[in-house]
Amino acid sequence: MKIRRIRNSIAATVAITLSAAVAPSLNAAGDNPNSGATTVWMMDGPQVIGGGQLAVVDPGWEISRRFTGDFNGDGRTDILWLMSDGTMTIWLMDGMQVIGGGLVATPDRTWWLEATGDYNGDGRTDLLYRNSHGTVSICFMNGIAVTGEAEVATVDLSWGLVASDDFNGDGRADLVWRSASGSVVMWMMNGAQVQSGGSVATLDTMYWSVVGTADYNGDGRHDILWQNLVTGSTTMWLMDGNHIVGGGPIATPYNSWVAGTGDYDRDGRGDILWQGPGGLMTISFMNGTQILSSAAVATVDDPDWHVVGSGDYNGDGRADILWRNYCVSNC
Ligand SMILES: [Ca+2]
Ligand SMILES: [Ca+2]
Ligand SMILES: [Ca+2]
Ligand SMILES: [Ca+2]
Repeated sequence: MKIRRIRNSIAATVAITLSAAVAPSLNAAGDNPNSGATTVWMMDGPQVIGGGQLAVVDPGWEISRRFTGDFNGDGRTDILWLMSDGTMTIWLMDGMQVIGGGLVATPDRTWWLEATGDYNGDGRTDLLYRNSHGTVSICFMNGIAVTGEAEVATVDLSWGLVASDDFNGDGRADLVWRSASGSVVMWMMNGAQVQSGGSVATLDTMYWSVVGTADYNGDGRHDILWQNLVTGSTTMWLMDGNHIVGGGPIATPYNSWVAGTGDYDRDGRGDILWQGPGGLMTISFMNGTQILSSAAVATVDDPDWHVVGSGDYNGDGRADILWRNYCVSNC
């Protein structure tokens, strides 16, 4: 893979100009109808205990729930910005402060970012790319520096990469593939080496989409949360490597969609953030498939605001909520 040289840093400075943080409020999102505005809520269970507006960044820069991680290994989740041409900027975060980061050297345009995860287990999240031939390659990261790169394999493009997390509890992120016919296969990774793997299951419909991975039962292995994009039904797979060792349907709140997942109350188990009718945000605190309790967080009824991340930006062990305004009209 040819890594593209970093162009001059003008684009990065656009993204890195911060406006002053505003006082957090439950209406912070709605009070700030600027396209490109980015707001974080620091959470303690269902309570918003801090946060506010981070910055207004050109909407051409996008944040995706799929692409997140701790790129410098300081225990705080960072923010990955991507433009449609593959240009990437990472903000290294400490709560509301951007403490470093900038433009990341990225491959030429025949490669696209497919996943993020810590594939070599050094505590720093890495970048996984794929190209139009299906070739998969990993860039190992230290902050915004690419410290190495290695090719994994070439996988027919009829197979899509649908999840990347540590499913066998060895501290290294693994890969979950789905074929056009619904077969799900997992590769357990050690760096760029496929250490082991195998078939997981076959989906009964292609409407199932991975909407989160987290350790929902607290056994040290991350699990897979699926939502049916037509019916809204939600199902959890509790994983041990490529074996489904438990799980099943989740009691899905009425007409609600998974907006994020993470351990919001720091009990060692991943929880589910739902977005329901009228923009009602609720968190279900989980123990495996069992909902221990559910609580309302806030109502965000402005459809321009989207949850784009659920990382632990301040490193207090609790997942926080990252919002982005993608206002398209009457902004
Ligand atoms: Ca970090
Ligand atoms: Ca790593
Ligand atoms: Ca688990
Ligand atoms: Ca929890």
